[in-house]
Amino acid sequence: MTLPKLLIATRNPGKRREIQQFLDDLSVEIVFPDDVGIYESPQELKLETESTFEGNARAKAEFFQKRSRLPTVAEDSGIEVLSLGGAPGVRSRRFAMVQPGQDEAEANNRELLRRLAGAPPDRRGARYRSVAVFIKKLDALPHVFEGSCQGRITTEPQGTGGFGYDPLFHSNDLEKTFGQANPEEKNAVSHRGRAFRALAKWLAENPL
Ligand code: ITT
Repeated sequence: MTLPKLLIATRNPGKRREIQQFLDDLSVEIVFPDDVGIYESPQELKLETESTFEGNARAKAEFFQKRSRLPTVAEDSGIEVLSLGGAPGVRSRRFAMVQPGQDEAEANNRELLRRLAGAPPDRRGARYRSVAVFIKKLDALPHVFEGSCQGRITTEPQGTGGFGYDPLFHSNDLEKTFGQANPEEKNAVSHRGRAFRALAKWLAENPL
């Protein structure tokens, strides 16, 4: 039996690993852009110009659905620090201006610690947010699934697990950083876990 394909429109290996697990039980064949011959193009860099996670996720989902003609999910996510007015937010990936070849996550983490230098615990509150947008076919209404999780920014990196800001994000649920958590622990409480479990439930009830 051939399963219907579901395109997960991300090029981030950390997200890719996690999302695959959340959708494991569905009767679909998960594919990523390269698997269906959609290779990274300069046009993609211009997609994430909206001011909301939903706007960016929707722009990515529409772009990849049009090119692949497959049911498509895209996700936009980031970390919001309350005392920084919600920054880096939708700019999480590009918080520090990195030179080509530089380690993006390391530079972003350093920038976040610099911005919070000397800040007491009550000014280090943060949350991760994830918004996943599913588009089944051309011009179909997008379906939106959201998740968030609360924590605070540590004063130095702790742990080497996860990706991106994980060594700095001390989770209220786990009482340790996502960098110190194993994948199962992170996935159980993470913003992405919450958003994609909601999507998986919806797809189980509304098969492709
Ligand atoms: P795609 O657009 O290809 O999916 P991306 O990395 O560009 O990949 P985003 O624009 O959504 O994705 O940026 C999200 C950034 O937020 C990501 O690069 C990390 O810096 C950060 N982030 C989001 N979720 C995270 C998580 O679970 N752990 C650590 N950092 C995370």
